[in-house]
Amino acid sequence: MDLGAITKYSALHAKPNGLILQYGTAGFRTKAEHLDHVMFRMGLLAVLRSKQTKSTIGVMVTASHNPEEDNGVKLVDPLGEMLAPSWEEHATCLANAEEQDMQRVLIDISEKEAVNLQQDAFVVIGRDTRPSSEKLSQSVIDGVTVLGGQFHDYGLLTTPQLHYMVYCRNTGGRYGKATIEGYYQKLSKAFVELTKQASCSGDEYRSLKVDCANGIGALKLREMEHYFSQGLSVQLFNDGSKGKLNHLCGADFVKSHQKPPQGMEIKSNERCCSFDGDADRIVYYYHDADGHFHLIDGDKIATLISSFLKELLVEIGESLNIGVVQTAYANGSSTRYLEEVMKVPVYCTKTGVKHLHHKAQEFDIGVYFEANGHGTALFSTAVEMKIKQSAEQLEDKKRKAAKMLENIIDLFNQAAGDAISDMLVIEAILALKGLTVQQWDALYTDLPNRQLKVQVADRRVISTTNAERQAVTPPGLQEAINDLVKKYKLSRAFVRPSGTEDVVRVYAEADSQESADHLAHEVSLAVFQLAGGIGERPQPGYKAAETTHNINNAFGPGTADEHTVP
Ligand code: 16G
Ligand code: MG
Repeated sequence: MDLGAITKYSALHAKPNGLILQYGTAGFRTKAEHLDHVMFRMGLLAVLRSKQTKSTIGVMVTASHNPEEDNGVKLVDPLGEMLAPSWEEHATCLANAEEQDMQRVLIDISEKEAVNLQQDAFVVIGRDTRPSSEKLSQSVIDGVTVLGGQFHDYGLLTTPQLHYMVYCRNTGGRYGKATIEGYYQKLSKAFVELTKQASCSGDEYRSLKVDCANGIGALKLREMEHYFSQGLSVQLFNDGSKGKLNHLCGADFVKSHQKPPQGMEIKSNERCCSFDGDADRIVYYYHDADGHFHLIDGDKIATLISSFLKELLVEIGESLNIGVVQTAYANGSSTRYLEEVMKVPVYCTKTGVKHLHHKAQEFDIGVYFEANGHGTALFSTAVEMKIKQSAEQLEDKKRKAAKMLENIIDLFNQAAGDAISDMLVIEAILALKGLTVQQWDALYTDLPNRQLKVQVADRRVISTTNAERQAVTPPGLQEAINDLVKKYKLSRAFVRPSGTEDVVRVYAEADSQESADHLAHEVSLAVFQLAGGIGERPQPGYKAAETTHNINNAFGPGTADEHTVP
């Protein structure tokens, strides 16, 4: 390690005095102007991680669905997964080290993790379309270079495309070619093969309106559309040509406001979907004949996918172990439908993709989705081999089903939830099953629910257990929630400190919207009283409704700015 050079270059990416940030659920995120030093240092850290794992590591510059002025960064581990938790801690330490402590922190990490500094390092970098992203990704490259790492800058990519590249590079090309062309070809080939099998390929199944959140998804979908156009025609909205990134559009907006994005004309019963700003989330929706808006969220996507996979397995005659992974936010109706009607086992984990992904790896086939639209399906290596064999050896209908499954496996991005890949999976399934968007929606009826947020002095006073479904502290809070829940039918409620914003989140569902609203409000009051609420007491009514704008990852109360110590 050339400590002299590191110190010299680090001074060019100086850390604002006293700024404290945390590597949160999805990396660092805050105002772009505060991130230059973090980018440089994540370049350094990626080199150490690459040396330690003897693998290619990814660095993605994006702040997903946050406002355009924000930015962020996350590291991608060798098999395309999120960074290991112990390294998240190193990331936080390194990002927060004062200039004079940088060398010591780097040496500490290397020693603790037994990094062989002589080992070669390779880092791949991707970025979204934010105005700040290009310069920030250059700072990542500076960090990589100063530690002697090699790199490949992919430039503009969706987050899941970068995960895909990392996965391909570390599996000797078995998963696919680590180029954008390789990604387009792999997915499109699988999609076209699948849709060829669809008997009903009327117009209804051929066209889809896509809201791209004015983000990177628009660029990449436009590049890709001609590869799959024989199976599907997409009409792009909010493609970044005029609107602002994530502003009044995108998956987060549509999900949290329960209304269509701006800039999209919807005729009744047209199938529409929204990506988020870095295209790793997707939700579907439509207007019915009466003009009512219907959201089809991650829970219903998981249901469609797992039912289809189960049907194929039955057809082939394979009894593989399939599981669906959700979080506490999954609508109770979806869990009931999966368990009672589909007879698929359902598991619940903490919020955040890494927790779901990890759990899904335990099954032959693990389907995971958060209600907000993050998700994918994972297939064990043994299953992939078995299905390939079946596709060659079986006869007639069984062979056809095995072929379909083989293509579906190729169509999923198994490195990360991917709006483009999920969209193609959903479109293929709808076409193959001849399902309209309304029929899909009618699989079950969501229980009315409400999400609220409460400001408290320090959200760390709330700790949870049982996959965030129960509060352990502060004392008395869970008992209060239990008593409130008992007052309503089909009801459920939980609270958790947000991992991305300085608030406590409240979720409630019940048999009617009115009951869900009341319950959510009463639980908010309990949080306010028992967990040190600040500011105005939660008011009843819809106004307090949650808008999930993730502001930053500053730890504890306040924003990143308020954390600045003189
Ligand atoms: C991040 C997570 C997302 C989670 C959300 C929860 C990733 C890639 N993203 O956006 O999965 O649903 O945080 O936010 O893991 P919250 O803790 O503020 O509710
Ligand atoms: Mg995202």
